[in-house]
Amino acid sequence: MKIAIFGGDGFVGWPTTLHLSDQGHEVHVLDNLSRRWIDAELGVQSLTPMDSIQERCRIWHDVTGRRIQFHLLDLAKEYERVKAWLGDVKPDVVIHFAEQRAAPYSMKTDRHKVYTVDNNIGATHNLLAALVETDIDAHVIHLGTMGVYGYSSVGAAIPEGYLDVKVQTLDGSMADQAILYPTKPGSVYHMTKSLDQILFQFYAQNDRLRITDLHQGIVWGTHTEQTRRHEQLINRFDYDGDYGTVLNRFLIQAAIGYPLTVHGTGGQTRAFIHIQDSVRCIELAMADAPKAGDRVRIFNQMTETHRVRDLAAMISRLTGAEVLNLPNPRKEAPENDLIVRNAQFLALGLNPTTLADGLLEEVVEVAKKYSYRIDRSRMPAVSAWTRDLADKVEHD
Ligand code: USQ
Repeated sequence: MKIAIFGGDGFVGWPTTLHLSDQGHEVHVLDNLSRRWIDAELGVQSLTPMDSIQERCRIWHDVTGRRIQFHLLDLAKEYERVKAWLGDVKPDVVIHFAEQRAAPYSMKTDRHKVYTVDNNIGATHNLLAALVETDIDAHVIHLGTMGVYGYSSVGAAIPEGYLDVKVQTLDGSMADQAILYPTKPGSVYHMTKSLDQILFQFYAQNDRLRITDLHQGIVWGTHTEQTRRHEQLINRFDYDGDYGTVLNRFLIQAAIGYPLTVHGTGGQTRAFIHIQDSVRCIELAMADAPKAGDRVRIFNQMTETHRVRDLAAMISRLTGAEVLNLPNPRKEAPENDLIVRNAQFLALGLNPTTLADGLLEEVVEVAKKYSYRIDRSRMPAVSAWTRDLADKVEHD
């Protein structure tokens, strides 16, 4: 198949690109390289040394004989170029990763809020409008987030996107209705993914676009089967307070003797998935495309749930790292339970890689190998959700 990967230079985008190219698909990466610019803005770098996208594609060709084509294109800002490219190339599948993905970055200042909304909503809507205009019947696969649901399951499992409800009609009888699960985003970033859902719903219903939305949990790990094949194919790996995600951060902190930075009591329960499963899920979703006229297909892309303090305790046992409870810069429930359905991917053949599979040590090893690249001053999470929280974090 001919696959366009918008955002193919990012943390999930790059290993997905390699995975799908490895399977013999014709893969095109379209990216504005914004993630690299944000590194420059924040004054941080990936823990792993990352080559340019062009160099990565060259190495992949040397190693496998396969070609990945890179196109420098801004999905949110260059509508006409996007439309022309889609019209020329006519991909069978369009994978959309081209969004600003860090909640703390999206809450940093008003400018970061505006950028995140403009970029994420602009990118999604440009893609959908261009597909309609060019009359291309591509399967759109979007990387969404578990965070659209909020994190409290009121004792019931979170379903895969839709909630079956009963509503009372005017004559007093009860009617069945399936509605999008009510969103409760916890950051401007998560809010953009909630808004994306409405855009998808509209275009699936109005223009019969075929859309799959993957509600992904927190990704951990760094290597996949393909990124392991050559030192220069290595994936990016973030540790800083804005882009580093919790489990990877704890593993990196353990590797360099930095205390594990638990926000508050660490009572937050979240959904997790290993990067290898993340790319496999995209392959599975691709093979099971919705038909024109179907409602948006929504998968919960996660394999297990964990409480933050339990993860810290586990890593502390494994490595001897000290655990530090810090004031939480985020406005979020200090304690929550979370039960999530993920039956669709399991039914399609996903065989989950769990924390128990020994890959935690691999992440610590990678972190130790590149620890000389870490700037410890970039470790604290300082982007606060409100001014009050900013004061608390600052005065700690
Ligand atoms: N946390 C800590 N200590 C840290 C970092 C985070 O206790 O050093 C806590 C946070 O307060 C939060 C939880 O860990 O309660 C998760 O934080 P995170 O940064 O790992 O994850 P999050 O901000 O939710 O975002 C990440 C990705 C995002 C993706 C999302 C999936 O950056 O792109 O959509 O995970 S989910 O969380 O399921 O919505």
